[in-house]
Amino acid sequence: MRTGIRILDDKIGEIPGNVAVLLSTSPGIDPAPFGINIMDAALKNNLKCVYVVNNKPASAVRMEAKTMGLDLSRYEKNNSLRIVDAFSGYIGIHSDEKYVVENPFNPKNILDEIEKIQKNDILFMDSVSSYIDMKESPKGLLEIIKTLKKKMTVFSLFSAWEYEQKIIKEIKTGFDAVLVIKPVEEVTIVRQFLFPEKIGWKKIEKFAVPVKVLKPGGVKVYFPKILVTGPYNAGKSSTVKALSTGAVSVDRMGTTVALDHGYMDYKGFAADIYGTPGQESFDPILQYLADEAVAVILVVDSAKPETFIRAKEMLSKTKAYGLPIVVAANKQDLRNALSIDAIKKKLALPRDVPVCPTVAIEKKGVEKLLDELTERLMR
Ligand SMILES: Nc1nc2c(ncn2[C@@H]2O[C@H](COP(=O)(O)OP(=O)(O)OP(=O)(O)O)[C@@H](O)[C@H]2O)c(=O)[nH]1
Ligand SMILES: [Mg+2]
Repeated sequence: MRTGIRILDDKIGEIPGNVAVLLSTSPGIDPAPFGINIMDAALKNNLKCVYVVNNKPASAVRMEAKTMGLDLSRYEKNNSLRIVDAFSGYIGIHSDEKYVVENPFNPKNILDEIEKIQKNDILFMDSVSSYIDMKESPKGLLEIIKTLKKKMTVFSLFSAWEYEQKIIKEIKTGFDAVLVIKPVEEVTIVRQFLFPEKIGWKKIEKFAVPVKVLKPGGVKVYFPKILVTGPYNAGKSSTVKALSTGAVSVDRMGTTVALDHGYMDYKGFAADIYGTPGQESFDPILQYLADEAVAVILVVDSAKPETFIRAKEMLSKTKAYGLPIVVAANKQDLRNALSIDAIKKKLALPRDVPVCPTVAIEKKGVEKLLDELTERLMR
């Protein structure tokens, strides 16, 4: 199985069977959307899943999935997903669910209920924290996870409130892998990152994946700012539109006077895209628009090589050097458009900067552009 989260999957590879993975989030970040998203990826892959929930009604799990735009009902209908209610018994209310643990205080009962269900590939346990809140020690739960992982892969969700370090350590030791999601404060915004703290089956370098839970949309690898810049009239606004699922431009008489904004959703990546004006009179605002950009798309008019100097000047003004850059050699449909090789030569950017042919107004070439861009962002 894979988590369905880009970059993470590329780095950690397939998750082997019979391992236990802890998904640990900082206080204030609900691990459930991440668990549900990973489960949805597994279900789409025809794996059989069990979701044991002890901290909210089973219906809340379905609802949470729904807000992310994921529909669990068809998997429940064909029995590839079973949600086990270990919550109602905990707070002492009646449950109409098909799978119920009457007395979840004894972890053995949870185990029995799961074992009643024939053939499962993956178990989701939501959540370890509620179990500790109820029992004070994770011991019983860790025991049953050990038993369960002999038969299936186990994902446990854990909201790491201010427990004693000793308890947190004890929990982590019980897992083959630990994925951590925590907020990272930047200058003006707080972003969430996913860090693999430990991957028992593979040696990996340290890395972090920027993530965001979109409702709808689910868990996406999220980049807050991709900048689209380039000379006047090169096709920046058209490129932002072509890349986006929805875009607005602040244009006057056909030229951009403030900025373009679009939202991209592509192969598990999401990003906000900002386009700059091209006219020199707006140069003073370029640096502000470029603040905190994580990558740059430079749009040039393939038929106007005389503007390439200006294009490079804009890269300097937006302090793009050092960030991943891809070039859109736009207006390739024009009769006098230069070839990609000629543009590469004339632009003379570093050799690893890709130059992609595009016709923005026809959305041609933008997929290739996005592939090049996301590949660079993954690095
Ligand atoms: N033939 C052709 N025309 C294009 C293409 N892309 C954009 N255009 C046209 O070029 C003109 C400028 O496009 P915009 O997208 O507004 O360019 P811009 O870079 O945002 O312009 P400024 O914001 O004024 O700097 C418009 O008339 C577009 O229709 C293309 O690929 N081929
Ligand atoms: Mg524009």
